[in-house]
Amino acid sequence: MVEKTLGSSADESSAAGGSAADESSAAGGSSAAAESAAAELSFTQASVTAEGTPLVGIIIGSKSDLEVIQGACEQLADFKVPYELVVASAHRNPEKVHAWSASAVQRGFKVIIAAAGKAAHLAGVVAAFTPLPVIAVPIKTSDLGGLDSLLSMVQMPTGVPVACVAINGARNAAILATQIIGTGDLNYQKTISDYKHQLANQ
Ligand code: C2R
Repeated sequence: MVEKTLGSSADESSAAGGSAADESSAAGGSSAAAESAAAELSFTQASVTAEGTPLVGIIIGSKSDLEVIQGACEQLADFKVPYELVVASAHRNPEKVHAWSASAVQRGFKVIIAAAGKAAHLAGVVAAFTPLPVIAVPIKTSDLGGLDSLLSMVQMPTGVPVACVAINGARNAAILATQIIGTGDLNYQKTISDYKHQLANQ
């Protein structure tokens, strides 16, 4: 589903709730305010993945990270948490990362998930531009097994923290994001409680 919603450009697509031109964005529906903010920033709305304004913004450094981040998308969809997925690299398209991160609060996101591999600066750069909590997902890499991604993400300087899940831990990132949203939303807190009961009974 994610693949279908993404545009065809190499490193700058975003999946939110619509289709894609050279920049695509895949989310879970969005309000008029969010749509206008997106339009201002030239984010094309892609397919709807859940009802409502996206609460989680997911950013990945490359389309090659899509297979891993699919786990987060599926988990958020299971929890009925609307999300937006954008492909943008802090190295290859820093202006887009800046615009997307700096507009995240205005667009109604509550948490950001940032996934990247190798010299994974993306999560830290996003965290520099938003007051929202950022959860990093280090992508497993062929040369260094993802330790490169992990260390790039956890070794943040004081003042700019990012939370970090396991290498390829996309599903846990989605669960943690929902837990964070649940601190201010009893429905999502119940979603997590139910999920934990389910886990205990497995
Ligand atoms: P390609 O497959 O596109 O060459 O990307 C991506 O997240 C991906 O895992 C290889 C890896 O480079 C990562 N990448 C970053 C950043 N941008 C892309 N770590 C960034 O901004 O940190």
